[in-house]
Amino acid sequence: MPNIPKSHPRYESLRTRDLIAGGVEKGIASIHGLIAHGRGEAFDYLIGEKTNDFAVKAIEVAAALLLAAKNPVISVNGNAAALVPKELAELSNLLNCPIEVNIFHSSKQREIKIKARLLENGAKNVLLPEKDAILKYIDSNRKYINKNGIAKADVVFVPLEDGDRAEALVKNGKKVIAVDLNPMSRTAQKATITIVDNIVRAMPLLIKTIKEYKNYGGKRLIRIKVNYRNKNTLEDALVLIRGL
Ligand code: PTJ
Repeated sequence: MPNIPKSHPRYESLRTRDLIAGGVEKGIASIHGLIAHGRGEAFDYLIGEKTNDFAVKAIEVAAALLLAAKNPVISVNGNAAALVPKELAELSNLLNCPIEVNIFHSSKQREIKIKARLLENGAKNVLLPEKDAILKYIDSNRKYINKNGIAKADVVFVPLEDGDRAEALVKNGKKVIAVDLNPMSRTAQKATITIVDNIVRAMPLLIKTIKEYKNYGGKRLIRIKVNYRNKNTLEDALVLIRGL
C-alpha cells in the first residue's frame, strides 16, 4: 500500500481499494473487478460506510440459515478473494463446508490463483468448477459448477455477485445469501437474504454471529429466521439512501 498514514480520514477506503488493485495485479481479481469495486464504493458512501441495522438483521438470519443448512457452500469470485480471503477461509472452516470458485470472466488460470490464495489463507476445502456439472437457467461461465459443491448445495453464500446467477440458483431450488452494497441490483433483488453492506465489514460480523449461534438448537435457529422478509431489508436500505 502506498505511504498512507493510518490517520488519513479515508484510510479504510484506501486500504480496501488497494486490496482490489493488488488483486488485479496478482491475477486474482478481473480488471472488471475495479469497476465493480467503484460501484460498491459509491453505494457504501450512500449508506454511511457503516453496518446499518438492516444489515445486522440480515447477517443474523444468514448465520441461522447457514447453521441450519445441510450442504452450505461459499461461492467465491475474484473480488471476494482479493478483499477477504482470510475471512472466507475461516467461514468455510467454521461451517465445515466447501468454498467453490465461480467466476464470471472465464479464466482457468485465475480460478487456480484464487484457489491458491484461499488455501494460503487457511482454507481446507476449495473446489473448482467442472464441465460435468451444469447449473440450469444460466448461460455464462458461471453455469459450470462442481458436483460436490454448488450442485448439491441447499444454501449458497454469494458475496458480491454479478446478477443473473442469484436468480438461477434460486430457480434451481437453492437458498441464496448475497452481500451487495447496491439494494437495487439484480442479485440483491433475487437473493433469499441480502446483506446490504461492504463485504469487508459484513464478513467479520457474520463469523462472530455464527460463533455465537453455533450451539443453538434447530428450533432456536428457526425462530431467528422465521419472520424475516428480504423485501423489508431492501426497502429499509432504499429509504436510507433516498432520505439523504
Ligand atoms: O471475478 P469475476 O470474473 O467473477 O468478476 C467479479 C465481478 C465483481 C467483477 C463481477 O461479478 C461483476 O461484474 O459484478 P457487477 O455486476 O459489477 O456487480 C458487483 C456488485 O457488487 C455491485 O452491485 C456492487 O455494488 C457490489 N459490490 C462491489 N464491491 C462491494 C460490493 N458489495 C459488497 N462489498 C463490496 N466491497
